[in-house]
Amino acid sequence: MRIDIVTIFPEFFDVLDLSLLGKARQSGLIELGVHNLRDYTHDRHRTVDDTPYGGGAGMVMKPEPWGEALDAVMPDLVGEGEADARGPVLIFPSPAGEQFTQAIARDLAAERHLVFGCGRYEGIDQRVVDHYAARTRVRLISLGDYVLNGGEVAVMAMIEAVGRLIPGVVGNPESLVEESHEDGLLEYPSYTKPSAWRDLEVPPVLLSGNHGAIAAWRRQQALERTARVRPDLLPG
Ligand code: JDQ
Repeated sequence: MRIDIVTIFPEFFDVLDLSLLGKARQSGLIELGVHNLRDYTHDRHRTVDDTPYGGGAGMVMKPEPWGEALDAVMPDLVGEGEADARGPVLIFPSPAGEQFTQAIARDLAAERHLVFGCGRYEGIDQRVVDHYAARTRVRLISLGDYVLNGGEVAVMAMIEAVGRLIPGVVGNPESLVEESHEDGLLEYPSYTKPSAWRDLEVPPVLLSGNHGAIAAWRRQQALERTARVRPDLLPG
């Protein structure tokens, strides 16, 4: 998979070299390009923002640098009205987007090319979204109902969630199916050695060697935890 990120804070993504994805990049499973939006300006101050039409607080990101940057990272764009399932997926993190889920992460992990546009200030001129939506698949995605200062943190979270679903990026594929959200329930609690720590014992069933009883206990724990913390995840 190829991933491109356009941002005014390219250094923000330096940590991707360290994480899980660092290895995936070295092995060629993920190709990552981080691009400075200001490199696509032409004035001496490398201006990326301007005041909003119609008035109001804050600044809006100008469309021209975005157009030059996105054209450069998506040379494979099709003509107007021809967006199909082969070209890049252009993702703008936005508090006004659809909420990011494990299902969206799974969809994105099957793509060949993801492009992330990180807005700042009050966001990006809407015509950028409209222009590219006529030429490729564009998604506005929210991490959740809280307000960040820009798209960078949201992109970092999405790349981590997507990257670990790419075959070969996570060591043990079983750990992917067992986890939270793949079966629609929260994770059961986990324990390791020592079997007694401070005044707390590991639940005896986990030391019993009875794999049926262990599976049943874990399922029960997952159901109880989900009912308590996230009843919205349970059917009816
Ligand atoms: C941008 C902003 C609009 C504050 C600018 C670009 N889940 C989620 N929360 N916040 C974002 C995503 C997000 C994403 C991109 C962003 C916030 N801002 C700041 C924009 C209203 C208020």
